[in-house]
Amino acid sequence: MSEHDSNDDTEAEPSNATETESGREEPADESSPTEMTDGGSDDETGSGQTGTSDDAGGEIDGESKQDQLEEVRENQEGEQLTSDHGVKITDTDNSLKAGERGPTIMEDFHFREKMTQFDHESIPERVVHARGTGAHGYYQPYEDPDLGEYDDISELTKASFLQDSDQKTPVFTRFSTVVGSRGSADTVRDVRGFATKFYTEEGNWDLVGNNMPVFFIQDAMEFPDLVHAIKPEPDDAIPQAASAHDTFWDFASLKPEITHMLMWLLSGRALPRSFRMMQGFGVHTFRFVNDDGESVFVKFHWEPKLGTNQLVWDETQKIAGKNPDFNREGLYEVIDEGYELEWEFGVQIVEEDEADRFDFDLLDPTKIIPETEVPVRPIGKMVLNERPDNFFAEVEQVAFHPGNVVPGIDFTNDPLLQGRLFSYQDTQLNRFNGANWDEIPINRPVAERHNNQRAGFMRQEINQGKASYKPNSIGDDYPEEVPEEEGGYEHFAEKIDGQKIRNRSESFEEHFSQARLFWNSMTETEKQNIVEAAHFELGKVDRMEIRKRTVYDLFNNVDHEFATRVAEGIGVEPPEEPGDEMPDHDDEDPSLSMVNRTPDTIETRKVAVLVDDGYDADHLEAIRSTLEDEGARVEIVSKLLGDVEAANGDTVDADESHGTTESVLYDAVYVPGGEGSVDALVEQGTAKHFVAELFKHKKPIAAVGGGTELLEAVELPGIDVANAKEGVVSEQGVVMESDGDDLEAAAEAFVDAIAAHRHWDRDSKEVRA
Ligand code: HDE
Repeated sequence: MSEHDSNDDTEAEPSNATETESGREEPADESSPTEMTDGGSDDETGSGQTGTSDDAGGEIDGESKQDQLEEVRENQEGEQLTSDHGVKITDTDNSLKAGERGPTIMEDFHFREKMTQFDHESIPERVVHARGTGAHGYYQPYEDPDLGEYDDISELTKASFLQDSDQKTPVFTRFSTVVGSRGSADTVRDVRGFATKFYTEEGNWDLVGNNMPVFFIQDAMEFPDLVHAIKPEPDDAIPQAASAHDTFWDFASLKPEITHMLMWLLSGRALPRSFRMMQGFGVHTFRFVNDDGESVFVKFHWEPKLGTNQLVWDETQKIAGKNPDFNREGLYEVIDEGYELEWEFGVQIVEEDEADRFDFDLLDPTKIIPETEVPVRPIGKMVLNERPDNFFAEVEQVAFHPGNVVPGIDFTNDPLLQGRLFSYQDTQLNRFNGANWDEIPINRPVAERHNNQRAGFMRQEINQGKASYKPNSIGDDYPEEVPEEEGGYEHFAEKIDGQKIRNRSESFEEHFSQARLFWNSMTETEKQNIVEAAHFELGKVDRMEIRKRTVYDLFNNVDHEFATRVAEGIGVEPPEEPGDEMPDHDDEDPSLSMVNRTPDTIETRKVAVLVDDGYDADHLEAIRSTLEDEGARVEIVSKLLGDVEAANGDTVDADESHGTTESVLYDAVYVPGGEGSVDALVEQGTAKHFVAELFKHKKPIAAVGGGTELLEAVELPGIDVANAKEGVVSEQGVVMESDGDDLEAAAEAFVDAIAAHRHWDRDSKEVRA
């Protein structure tokens, strides 16, 4: 993590806000609303262009997009029911009939309108990334970015929104899974999309990235094959949202270029604890271009302030049933509670003439630039702090396109990126049934826009005037073209000299070196998790030749031991020798291991407190206040909902019951003492299962006073409750204090245990849960 730690922002803060007419909050201290740049016309030229052309941009701040959306928000509180056309409706329950028990009459315009609208409510889901969740926020450059050899970011890029630390640019970010359909579970093993729309003063920039820095394939031409292979199989549409089936691994085993991505996909990166605990990557190498037209190569990184953390596989499968909206709900819950979720934005910069110094091609999207070779320079932060009002209007209708760039940001010839520049625009035509999807409020830029694109389905703008072409004299030739010096987008003048050729560059041919780097960089637990993930994935593959090919042609070229361990779990004869193409290096990059990406914070972590009547109120309050002070969230879980009474007569309202929640939905559990409570918990199989399962999933556990008896009853392997008689004991993430008189020390130890996220060294195989 960098020194630009403005993590204090991420604390829950009661917002100093007022409510607008539509019931949403607006900052009380914001100055005048930003000038609306999109509507109205004071144009007398007859050019038909809205707005004026010489004030492009206007003033934009972090709230500009919200101000723009406010114009189209509709709140029906206190309003009368009308038809779509404004006619007041007397009865919306009974259709108009010929006689009390007669047939419905055609003339019933309200019935027809209501039903027609309903019949047309659905739109095609995204062909990939169908399942997603989004939130609003802002981007802000750091005052003093760490730019290495550069003094000023303007030396790198002319993108003005990346330069001024006083400037906040509104953003909307959508996180997604890739393979599953719109209603699939959040916690499946998959890549996560991480797409951000920056509403900059120079137009929209869409950074459409993933939570893994590499991709499956090298050329866009292969994308339909990849997606056909990984989606449910065509004959029976099974399995949903899973890569563990024959067609995916058949394709994979025949595509060595996929190997590096498979390592990421089999790792904990594919099981994120939450969207707020994921890194994001632009994946491709892009270009920055400065005012002098000079370019450098750049890779984009998002670094979550709350750390990059994972769930474990058993947990993800259970969550998929218990709460399929786990990640979506998790995002909205914390935003509703006032947390500001922050990611640091970083860049890896490579000079044009240094591109050849790597042993891979910068244009190859199956490669990272190791952080050991080029450090990530933090240049700003993104804060997500506002949920959408309407999921369909905002999250479903947001439409990203990597081709949406602004001056200062440009493309490279990465053949995957080049293909995306066609695909995204095209896919929106399918989703929105027309070309005007850019006019939908969530997609509209906050910057001004004027052009001669016209008409089409559902056109919203009313373009005035006669001239909708260029050149024209009738409209004084407006809208006028803008020279580069005044902000016009000029593509980087890269020199291209080549013959038309349909092939793969030789520089894209090596596929195993970085897969090996990834394997080498994992801790032993992470390696074991990868091996077990491969056992599951390939174990679900029926065809033995596919399993074998994957082990021999891919994994054995990464690491012989890895291939052997995978083979042993899937009935494949382990290879005798390392593969011919296995690279001869033991390089490591510590930044690849998630264990190294766990900052010392428990913010937004959710802790269950198991209680029953007779609990010790002091035990509860002492730990609860410490956890909440540190930014964690605490929920009281009891056998039944309703009031739970403490030994001293206090009561607490249970947030969840054993019937409504499960251990997998929490980061940690705490068991206070109190004789009545503990006696009851020890008798409850559900309470014991709760603790045992948390232990199995390597999560922190704390018990004080008589609460330790519950741990004793569960018989946690390797945990000796007797040790806790002498004071606070903290071992393998289990914190105990049997006397209940050193609550402060117990609370501190528990905070440390939660901050560590998971206790991987814990041997929990024996646990029955
Ligand atoms: Fe996408 N991808 N993609 N993709 N992608 C889509 O666009 C595509 C790729 C990514 O939250 C689609 O609007 C092609 C890489 C995200 O709305 C579609 C290729 C990366 C999202 C499409 C790729 C991504 C998409 C489906 C290979 C990481 C969700 C619906 C050439 C850098 C955006 C849509 C959201 C969505 C095509 C490869 C990320 C079909 C052809 C590499 C985060 O256009």
